[in-house]
Parts: sequence; C-alpha cells; structure tokens
Amino acid sequence: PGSTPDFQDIIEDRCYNYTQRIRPDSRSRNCQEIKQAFMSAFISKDPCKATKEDYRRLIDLADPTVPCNKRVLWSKTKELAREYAKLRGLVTLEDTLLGFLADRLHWCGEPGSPDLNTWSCPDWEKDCRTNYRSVFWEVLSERFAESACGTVQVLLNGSLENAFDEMSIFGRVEAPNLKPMVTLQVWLVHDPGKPPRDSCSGSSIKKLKSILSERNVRFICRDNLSRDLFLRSS
Ligand code: N1C
Repeated sequence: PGSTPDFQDIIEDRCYNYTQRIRPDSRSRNCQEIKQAFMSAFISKDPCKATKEDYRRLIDLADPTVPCNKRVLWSKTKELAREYAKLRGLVTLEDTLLGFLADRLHWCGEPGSPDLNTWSCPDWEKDCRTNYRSVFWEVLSERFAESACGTVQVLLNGSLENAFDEMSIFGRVEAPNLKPMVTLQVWLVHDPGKPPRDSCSGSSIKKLKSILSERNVRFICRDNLSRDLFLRSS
C-alpha cells in the first residue's frame, strides 16, 4: 500500500490525544514540532534510502518516558500483547508517544515532491529493507529494548513452527540489544483449540537462548499456554 490517507492529520490528532488525554503527565511536548520532524524525516527522499539518522530529530523530540522494568515485547502476537500489557499494568512500544503515533500507519515520500506517496511504498520483503517504515520501527524497537531493565516479557506465537523468528524485529533488533543482567521471560502462547507447534525446547527457542546467553541475559520460558489460559493466569 501507499501512505495512509490523511497521514499528517492522524499524526496530529493522535499526538494531541496522547499528550493531553492518555498521558497528560508526560513532559510537555509540542505536537506541531513533532509532526514537522516526522514529515521532514522522509518527505522528498528516496523511499528505499532510510537511515536511522533521518529519524534522529524526531526521536530526540519524543523520547519515551515509560518505566524500564515493565516492558512487554512480542512477535506475531501484537493484539494479545496489547491486551496482556493493559491487564497487568505493563507497557508495549505502542504505549510510548512515537509507537502510539505510528501504529498501523504507512508512509513514504518521493524524491523531488513535497507530498506523501499515496499509491505505493516499498515493502521489506519485496522491495527494500531500508524503507522508512521498517527503519522507523527498528530505531524505536532498538531503543525500547536496550533501555529495558529488570524482567522483560516477550509473547511469542506458539502456533507457528518457529515461534522465534531471527528475521523479525524482535529477533534481529530487540533480543540482541537487551542489556546484561536483564531477565527475559518468554511466553509461548498458542491459539485456543489448536495444539501448540513450538515449545521451549524446540530449535527456534534454543537459538534465542543462545543469543541471550552470549549477552548474559537471563532466560525463563513457559510454553503450552493457550491464549485464554495465558490471559487468566500468567
Ligand atoms: O517484527 P516483529 O513482529 O518481531 O516486531 C515486534 C517487536 C515488538 O516487540 C515491538 O516492541 O518490535 C516492536 N515493534 C512494534 O512495536 C511495532 N508496532 C507495529 C515492531 N514492529 C511494529 N509494528 C509493525 O508490525 C512493523 O511494521 C513491523 O514490521 C510489524 C511487526 O510484526 P511482527 O513480525 O509480528
């Protein structure tokens, strides 16, 4: 798809909603300035040449203030993770200002034009990895993971053959950036009514375990949890 229609208006609306209603306690932020910084990160640029540097000003303006010891990561379990975090007073990246602003949106520009491209933005798999949306989530995810402390939870999809996907953002960006001495609590949650397809002793989770042990991140894993049981008991 191309950029989400009314991208700028959505960013602005969400920014006021977040800073005034959802977290009015968060330090005062200028939504016009944040919107401008977001736009100038990618407008008029080659949509396949995004760099972390492009988002620097935006990140500086909107640095997250969520607690470091209450973070929930996920891969292929977004809605469940949101629900779980809400229930337990924990936070996902969508609970930070920038994660909240960009959630479910698409955006890219084109060289020589002051407008968003509304017909087609590059795809990570088909076109280029350094597209503006992917790089945005990578920068945000990296910062979210590297500044986490205490116990970090991750919800992985136990209905997939490889619940841990090395090519996902969790696999290539978040897990390798956790700090030493953090504990990663892995929950393998599968669809209700179906048998789980991966487990804590499966090869994908073993790979995750080895990435973590190199970094001195402690590892706890629980599997065989159906979605309903997980939300009720964990
Ligand atoms: O690639 P993933 O999941 O492993 O990424 C999820 C991981 C989470 O722990 C989040 O902290 O990375 C963070 N994150 C988001 O918060 C996020 N919101 C929306 C990463 N990506 C996010 N998106 C979009 O969904 C983005 O376009 C990315 O590519 C997908 C992630 O899907 P996934 O494979 O389920």
